Amino acid sequence: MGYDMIELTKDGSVATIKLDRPKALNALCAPMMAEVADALSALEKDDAIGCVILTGSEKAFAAGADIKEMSNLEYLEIYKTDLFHNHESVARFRKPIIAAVAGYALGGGCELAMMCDFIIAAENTKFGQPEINLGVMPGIGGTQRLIRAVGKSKAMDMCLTGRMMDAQEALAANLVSRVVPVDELMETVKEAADKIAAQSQPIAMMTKETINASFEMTLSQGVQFERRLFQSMFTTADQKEGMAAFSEKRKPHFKNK
Ligand code: DAK
Repeated sequence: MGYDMIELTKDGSVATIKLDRPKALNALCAPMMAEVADALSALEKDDAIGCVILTGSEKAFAAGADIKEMSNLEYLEIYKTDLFHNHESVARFRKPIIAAVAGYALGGGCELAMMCDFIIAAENTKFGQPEINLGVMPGIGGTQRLIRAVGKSKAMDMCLTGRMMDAQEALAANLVSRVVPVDELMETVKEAADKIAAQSQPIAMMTKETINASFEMTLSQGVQFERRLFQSMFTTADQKEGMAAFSEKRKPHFKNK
């Protein structure tokens, strides 16, 4: 599939999906999200790829779902087509995925970034859930994922006032893991992605799966889930290689098995 609204590039074991609708500040229209879903599906099957970066432009990661596309839709149309099902492809993606965010990350843009495993933001980033200004509320997971990231008080503040949060506030609130100057964003994220991609792919995937499971389980269920997957790692060649490399004082060479 050729892409019109995203750019897909690969460098070593890292793939980058760049949202590319600059005239609409990367508003997340349905065709763009179909392309994102298609690219992720291919990358999940691609054994050469160990980590994915999702990014936009310096001005906008994404300014939200496409307001013009959805303004005249009726309930049954949205219900029957499950309008935003392709957005969830990011949350369903099983390999590590990092959001490299600069500029506006509003509404669906903020929600998309939160579906990634972690967010590295540029200093000029503005996060927000401004849907209330449009007479709706977040509809792609924002009310649920924002509260888990920043807690009730700030999630309520953001969703009820519709105000924007700058990168430093997002860092203090734990919405993002790091903030860097705009011109260092992609280099910083690529460095992190390279490190992740150099690990054992199945072990990184299981680690991601286990951390995400904590949102769905009690503490004792989560610890049990962790224990079982941890034990299962001793069936892998990569566990043997990683521990042998430590003893032999050399770098491990993981084979993803
Ligand atoms: N959708 C469509 N077009 C957008 C857009 C968006 N979200 N954001 C910006 N654009 C377009 C503008 O219309 C403009 O296009 P032209 O007029 O030039 O054709 C172009 O991008 C440049 O935007 P501005 O001229 O406004 O640029 P400024 O620098 O002055 O302002 C801004 C930048 C980001 C502050 C402003 O564009 C803005 O406020 N944008 C809207 C932000 C927003 O409200 N985002 C939340 C969208 S709602 C659901 C139902 C609903 C939803 C979810 C689920 N279900 C049924 C399940 C809603 C989700 C949302 O994300």
